[in-house]
Amino acid sequence: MQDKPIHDVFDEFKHQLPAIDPAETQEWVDSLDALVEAGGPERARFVLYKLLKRARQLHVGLPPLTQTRYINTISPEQEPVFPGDEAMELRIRRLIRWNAAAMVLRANHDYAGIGGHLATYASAASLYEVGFNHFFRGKDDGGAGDQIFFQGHASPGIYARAYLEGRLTEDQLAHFRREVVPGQGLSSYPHPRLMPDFWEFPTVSMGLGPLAAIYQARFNRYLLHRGITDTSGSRVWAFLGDGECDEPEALGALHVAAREGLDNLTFVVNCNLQRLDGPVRGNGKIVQELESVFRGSGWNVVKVLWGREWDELLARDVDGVLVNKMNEWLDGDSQRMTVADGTYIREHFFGPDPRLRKIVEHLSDDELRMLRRGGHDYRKLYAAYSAAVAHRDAPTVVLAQTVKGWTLGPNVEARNITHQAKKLSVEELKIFRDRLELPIPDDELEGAPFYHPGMDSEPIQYMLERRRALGGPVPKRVVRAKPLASPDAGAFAEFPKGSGTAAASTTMAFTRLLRNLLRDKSIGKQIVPIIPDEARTFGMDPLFKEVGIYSPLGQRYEPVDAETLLPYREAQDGQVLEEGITEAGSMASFTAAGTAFATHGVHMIPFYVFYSMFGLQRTGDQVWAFGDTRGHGFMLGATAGRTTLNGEGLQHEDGHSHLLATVIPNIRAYDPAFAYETAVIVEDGLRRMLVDGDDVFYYLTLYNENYPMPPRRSSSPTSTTCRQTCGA
Ligand SMILES: Cc1ncc(C[n+]2csc(CCOP(=O)(O)OP(=O)(O)O)c2C)c(N)n1
Ligand SMILES: [Mg+2]
Repeated sequence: MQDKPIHDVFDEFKHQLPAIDPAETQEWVDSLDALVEAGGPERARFVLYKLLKRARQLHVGLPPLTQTRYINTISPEQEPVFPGDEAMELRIRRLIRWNAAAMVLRANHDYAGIGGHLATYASAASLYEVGFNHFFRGKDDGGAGDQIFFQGHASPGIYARAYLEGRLTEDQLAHFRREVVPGQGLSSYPHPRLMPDFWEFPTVSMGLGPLAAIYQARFNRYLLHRGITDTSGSRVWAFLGDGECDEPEALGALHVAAREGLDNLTFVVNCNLQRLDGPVRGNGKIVQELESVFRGSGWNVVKVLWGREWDELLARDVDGVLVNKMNEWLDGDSQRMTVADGTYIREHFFGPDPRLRKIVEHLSDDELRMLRRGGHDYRKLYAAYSAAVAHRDAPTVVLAQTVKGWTLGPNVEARNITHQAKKLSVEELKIFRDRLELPIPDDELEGAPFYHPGMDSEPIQYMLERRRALGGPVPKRVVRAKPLASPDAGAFAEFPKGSGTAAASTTMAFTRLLRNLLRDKSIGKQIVPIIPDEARTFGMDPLFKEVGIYSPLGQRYEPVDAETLLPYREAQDGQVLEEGITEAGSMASFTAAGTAFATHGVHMIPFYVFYSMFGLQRTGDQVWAFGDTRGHGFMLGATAGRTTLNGEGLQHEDGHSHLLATVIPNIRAYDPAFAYETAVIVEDGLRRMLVDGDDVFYYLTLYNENYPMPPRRSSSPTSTTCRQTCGA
């Protein structure tokens, strides 16, 4: 079949290196040919994997495969002992499952079409519960605990747990998605704007959560390296959907996390193989695709695909036919198999190959249907999370295979409509109740009542004890940062004088002001200048030398401009976040810095300076999310204006970024013409955000047009009158 000599194959294997012993090489190739011929491709694959493993043990130095077989990364013998009470944790999950579903059902029963989601949490319950009972750290010891980005549509499950813990009332649950009276209801999705004591991070605009999580983990390191606060006890967890991974923002910064060695970061992707309309990759395998992307980006990947029932079947797979089937079986087929009966599974998955049939000949059709996916097996997940937190020098992603709508019954589970399902009939509720073994009488089912077994009951005591041991409840948002002192008036002193006859722009004036503030004794250290590769444009390059550019590696090379006055200086305790060309990444850093007052109890003051055209219109959704996080900071849309950038195309005709900023409710947007106005506005913002603690943030339009800056007249607004005169 293959008469082409192998050196003609045009691929990633280079041929320009000298062959020392061609005969020996050919012998190895011949052996492989013989192996494929005699044992078939399954056998050859098996042996090649063994050789690769051996090569790794011998430190031969081959790059890792970006894709492994469709089985669990952790073999049963590598699993740690599960430290919890499995039966008790099952009872807890059942209680949460019921109340999460009841919340959505009741809301839609009372107000048809109000929305909410049943199926996302149903598929993710175990992913969260293993975290709640064994991993997520709270803040009750006065520290920051873990930062957890919950998948937005899973919020009913998180509320249901908080209800069982006694943190939310039945009345609040009954007002899910009806936040008319502040504090009475529960917001549809996570964000602290409406629930400032509960949620920390908005996630429901998909893709933004994972991006924010990466930069949160990086900012935690920044705070540690700069000696601002010890963040070494915090881990960032991001829970996301497999469909969500199609968002460019979700996967677009993976390399940042790997490059910076963020082993304080864990992603958990709920691979239920479905999104809103249907399968994520009906014709392919989303887990395999994601594995390649994450591994190729330098992440540690842990796949949790199959429940413990499969271990014994894989142990019988002497010919490799089961693994082969798992590798080749499409996601669309998996979804079909979830709704099929045992006979279908036996025919299609464990057939027609007689060697496959033999592997399950001892199992009944019912037992075939009960073969669970890994993301529903507590022990497998515990093993995966343990491996994730133990891994060093790289972030970990857990790819967990689940069923969308798991336990919700045959009309919802794995159906294409599952994401939109908001109703269950009384008959379906009966089946659901029986499956969860809850003592709710038939005649009460109609209204989908909440069910609480009492604070003294065993499961509630167990879950409370677990949370106590892990540092208190999560999610929980507390603002512990003390107000900062105002900066010394000296930082602002020069601006009211104007620039005489010398021409200057408001961008230049701001840069000068920023340098003054960085030198300020009370707040200088707290300032975080953020720039997406544009510092020289704005005249901010002196900062490189003065306060350094943050790099966890320090500076391991001699910069080309080492001998000059303004060298490019990277340092582990560098203060500037020079992000490279990523406005989305810069916005994520701005978010982590601008929320540190709540997340870590320290006020940081981000000044994010960017080309105005690449701000609101490019990353506007992140700016809105920043509003929802109640973040503090300054966004500086620099070199704005239609006058000086003509000729650069429509894209640079920025007359509207400012308008886009003004519509965000908690932004205070200013368009100063003169240097002293710029200073007055910044002074006002500092006091308002850091001293008064107002949950607002500032947007300033800055120009690059140069003209003489006039002095402030006595009738000009001062920072104290600014609020009234500027309508803010
Ligand atoms: C940016 C954005 N686009 C679209 C949506 C609407 N939306 C909400 S959930 C969903 C499907 C989610 O699928 P997946 O990420 O696989 O999560 P699952 O519910 O399956 O766990 C969509 C399209 C959204 N919330 N955000
Ligand atoms: Mg999904």
